Amino acid sequence: MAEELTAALVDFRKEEVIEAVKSRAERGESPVQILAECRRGMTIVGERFQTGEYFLAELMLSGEIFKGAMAILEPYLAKTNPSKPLGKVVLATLKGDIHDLGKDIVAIMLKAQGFEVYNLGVDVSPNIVIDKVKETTPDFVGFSALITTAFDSMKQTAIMLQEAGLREQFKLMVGGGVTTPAVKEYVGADFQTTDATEGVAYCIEVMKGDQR
Ligand code: B12
Repeated sequence: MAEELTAALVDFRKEEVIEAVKSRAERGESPVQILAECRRGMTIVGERFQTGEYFLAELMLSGEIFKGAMAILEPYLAKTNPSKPLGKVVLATLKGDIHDLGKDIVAIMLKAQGFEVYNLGVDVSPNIVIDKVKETTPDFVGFSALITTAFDSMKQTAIMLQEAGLREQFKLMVGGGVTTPAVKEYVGADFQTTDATEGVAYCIEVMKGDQR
């Protein structure tokens, strides 16, 4: 079953993907698991793009199908919503990078856990991040990157946050398919992951005081 959903996405069988996601979510299957199967499909699409089997049009198509799946899963992911926010998070994909599917999943999952999320979008310049941090005094700032050239944007933004005297006020997270522990070191972040669930767990632990 898992392979079927992944394969349907890789072959761009949109209706099949949407139908499978819908019926499995309605049957009570874990939305996180369903999302993971879709993401596996995106990884395979990426590999085929890299080897020249797929082109940009196929990347775009996969993105659209993934967005459709996300829209169905969002209400299942966003079940809890306590009245008092657990903490505040600013999220952004930085200058030069327009991938947003992963970042938006993190936003949905954080909101579901009761965090207040300021999602700044894609291709975001450092000054916009700095202004939002000043305005909202978040507990976390999260950068999402899917292309390696965005690492410099992440580092540059982190430096500018430091220079503005803001860096000590929050934990800095980096995430996205191309990030690694080495990227965390390069950027000077506190946490790195390629898994939204781990990112949310980290935020909850920090707010509980386990990692401050
Ligand atoms: C879909 C896609 C696109 C779509 C994006 C649509 C959109 N709205 O996002 C479009 C068509 C626009 C696109 C464009 C390009 N793409 Co593209 N794309 C992809 C693809 C296939 C899937 C990415 C994706 O959404 N994955 C699914 C999500 C859910 O996974 P994720 O982002 O990793 O997120 C998860 C975690 O990492 C985590 N997470 C993510 N962010 C964060 C942040 C925080 C704080 C935390 C805690 C967690 C977290 O949570 C998520 C859920 O667990 C990848 C292939 C791949 N292997 O990823 C290539 C890929 C990323 N693209 C690539 C390239 C090269 C490009 C282009 C340059 C192509 C071109 N020639 O124009 C352009 C870039 C334009 C730009 N300036 O950004 C390369 C990057 C290579 C590299 N090493 O830099 C990849 C890897 C493909 C490849 N193998 O070559 N792309």
